Amino acid sequence: GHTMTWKRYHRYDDIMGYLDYLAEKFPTLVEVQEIGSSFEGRALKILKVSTGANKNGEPKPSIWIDAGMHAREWISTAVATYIINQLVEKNANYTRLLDLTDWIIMPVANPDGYEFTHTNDRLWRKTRSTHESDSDDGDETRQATGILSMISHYTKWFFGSCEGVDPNRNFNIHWGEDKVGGASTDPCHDTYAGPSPFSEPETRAIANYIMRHKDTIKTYLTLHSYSQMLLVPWGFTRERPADFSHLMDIATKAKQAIAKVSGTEYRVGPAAELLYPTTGSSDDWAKAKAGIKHAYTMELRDRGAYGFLLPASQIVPTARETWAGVRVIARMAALAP
Ligand code: 0X9
Ligand code: ZN
Repeated sequence: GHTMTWKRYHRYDDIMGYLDYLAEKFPTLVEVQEIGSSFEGRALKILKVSTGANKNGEPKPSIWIDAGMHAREWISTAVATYIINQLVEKNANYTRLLDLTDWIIMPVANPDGYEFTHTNDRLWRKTRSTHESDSDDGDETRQATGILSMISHYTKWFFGSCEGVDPNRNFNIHWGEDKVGGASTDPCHDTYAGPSPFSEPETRAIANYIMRHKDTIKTYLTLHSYSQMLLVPWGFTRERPADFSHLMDIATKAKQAIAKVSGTEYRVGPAAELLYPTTGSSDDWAKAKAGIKHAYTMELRDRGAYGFLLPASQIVPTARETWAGVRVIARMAALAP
């Protein structure tokens, strides 16, 4: 058995136990794979759902979904496990969808950070790595020259919030370019890009897996919170990709499907404009470097009333509407030429 529910937020071990339970109970539909280890040694697991090759014996296109890249965005992980539950335990309801596409889901992309938000600091965002020698080596970590920012810098250092890297600034796409902005060179900052691109075992594991499967992965979707937005590339520039209107068309249909479930309003648009520009983010990397056409970031509920502290009573309503939007993206992307 397992202890998974969507009535409360679960710990990493519970979630991994649920994945392993599903692999055992549905051996022909589900495969759980370890794609690496976190900085603190936790397994980085993905769950694959596939009903096998298509009629011509070719592998189906697949959709990748990750969640929990940012530790405090608990709702994203809860929604990812809900999607897994639907696809696996309710698979009879989704035969046509499963005919169209395979699913690769990583519900806890940053397990060390996720556990840290349960045990130490509910609002932790980054990984939990230490990069002592790297963070000591230069002028860029000492941009803070005012006396107040110096004090703040060393206070944070002393009280130990300088561990970790923002995984969504750590991918190798315009990494750390300061003319773009949106990432920090300060290890104590929440958007620290890391000492080098892919310095984190978590981002490396994701990138290596996706690169090995880039010919079949047709959609990259990363779940975050909060603000109720469906973000389209790019984040590193205000310029638009050539297929921008196609990506917007799908996102708009997903937004409509979300609203239909219980009226939740999403906004749709390019990440750099609708939100803010960033470097080293996974959506941009997936599209530009792995060549995955359909790359989206989804910022789930709410719009700030609870923010990251979304009550567990909102897990099911959030998951239901998100799942409706995700199905639209998965279907339209799988059918796109
Ligand atoms: O800043 C982020 O990493 C994401 N927002 S969050 O509040 N969850 O931290 C948005 C990333 C959007 N994508 C790009 N800017 N490329
Ligand atoms: Zn996030």
